[in-house]
Amino acid sequence: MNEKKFLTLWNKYGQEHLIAHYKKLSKADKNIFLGSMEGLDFDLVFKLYSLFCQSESARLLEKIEPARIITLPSSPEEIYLRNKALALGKSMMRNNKIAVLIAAGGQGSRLRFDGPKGTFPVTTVKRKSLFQLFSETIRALSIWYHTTIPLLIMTSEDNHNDTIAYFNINDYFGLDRKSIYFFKQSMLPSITPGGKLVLKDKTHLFVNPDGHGGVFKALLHSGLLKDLQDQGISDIFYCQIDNPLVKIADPLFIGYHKMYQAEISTKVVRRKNAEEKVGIYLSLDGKDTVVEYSDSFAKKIMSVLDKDGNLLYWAGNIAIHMLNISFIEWLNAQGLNLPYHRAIKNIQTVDERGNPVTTTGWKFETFIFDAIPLANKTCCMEAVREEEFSPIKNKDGENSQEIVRRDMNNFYRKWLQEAGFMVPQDINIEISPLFAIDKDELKEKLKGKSLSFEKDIYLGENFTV
Ligand code: UD2
Repeated sequence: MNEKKFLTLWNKYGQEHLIAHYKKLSKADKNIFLGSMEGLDFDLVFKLYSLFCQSESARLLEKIEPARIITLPSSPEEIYLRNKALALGKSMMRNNKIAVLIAAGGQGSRLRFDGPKGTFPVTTVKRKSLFQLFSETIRALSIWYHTTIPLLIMTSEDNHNDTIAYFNINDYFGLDRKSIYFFKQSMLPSITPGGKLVLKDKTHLFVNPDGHGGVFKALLHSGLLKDLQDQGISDIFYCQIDNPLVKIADPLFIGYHKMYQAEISTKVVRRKNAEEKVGIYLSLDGKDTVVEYSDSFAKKIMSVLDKDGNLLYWAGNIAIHMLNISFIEWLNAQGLNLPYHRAIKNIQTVDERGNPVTTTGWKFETFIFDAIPLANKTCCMEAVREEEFSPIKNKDGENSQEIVRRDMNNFYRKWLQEAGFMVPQDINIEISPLFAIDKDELKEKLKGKSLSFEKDIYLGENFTV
């Protein structure tokens, strides 16, 4: 722990308040404080700070157009291609070429839930957590494909230990401990609009995870990238912890990604309306790109209509990607040229006397989808919103638990309906992935059976009719 190094650094960047605070600490607290700062990239934060203090430079663009997207198939050729992709994806799964990665390093502050977001009790009947739901899906898929699918969980300093402890007490939800990998993304200090670092408590600075774009660096530095290569894995199915409807390791998506030899692929849905808070997938100067909804540039394009009065840039990013391992290696070798974004947030900090105060802070992050325009080959496919996307983000209102459970109920209701069962609207339905991995398996299992619908329905691993 190098006291001189930090004092010089703080002096250089005008952080006298930290020097004064530090000098008042006991020897033991000084050590904790210094230790907590090892590995934080202060030079980067102050470089970004001065960059964001300058006025935002306008994008100089030549051409903005809708991207080429594989839409839901209708013609015989499209259906043929779809079936080919599906078969290819399934063979990739069977041959152990795919790992699943869940980004779960975020702070989930909008949900106001105490604990890692993955531990949130999400399901409609059994209130299984997101982690349990995803783990059971991986277990079911591993059984289905007669393989062991590696599960990678990206955490951050904020929730790493709690996440591992949660899996531990739940016996890894029946997964083989050796096939789950927890790895941490980096943290970056947050800063006030006046350029001051802030204290989280007496001995720690306020830091934030460096955005889901941090996944590329974290995969390399954790040694996981090499590990996966050694296991013969060629691509990673990436999703975020907040979407319980995600079709994990969707063979169709995997198949299209492979068929187009894409380095990075993306799933999109039709945007609900011009204001929906999803990134917009389009083509900028001939390169596929996601424009984040909070980006000032998004305002110029989010409401543009086509000649029929529909959104011209209809494709909303649902944060589901396929990532080619060699591409991740290449990105790292290139020095990870992902741009940083700034989010302005309320942060909980303490004043000089240790009293809690709320202040405005800037946090800097990179985004995974900013790797898309860096790739030579990309692929984007349309998904059906009701079947694949209902993220839990807020405590109330849009994207809240209430809406997500409604969507999950509707999702399973449709499965049962297609299997020949009409379930009344007021009944909660939950189907464990260990009972049926998809609607076809459900149909098969329930063929010739009868079900009663007086109370909530849970079809679990051991359910018999
Ligand atoms: C994100 C996308 C948006 C759209 C939408 C779909 C960004 C910046 N925007 O909006 O384009 O696709 O989601 O749901 O992503 N996470 C980490 N580490 C981090 C930050 C986030 O693991 O450092 C994970 C986190 O667990 C969270 C997810 O990524 O569940 C989404 O992050 P967010 O809530 O900040 O993104 P949001 O909802 O603004």
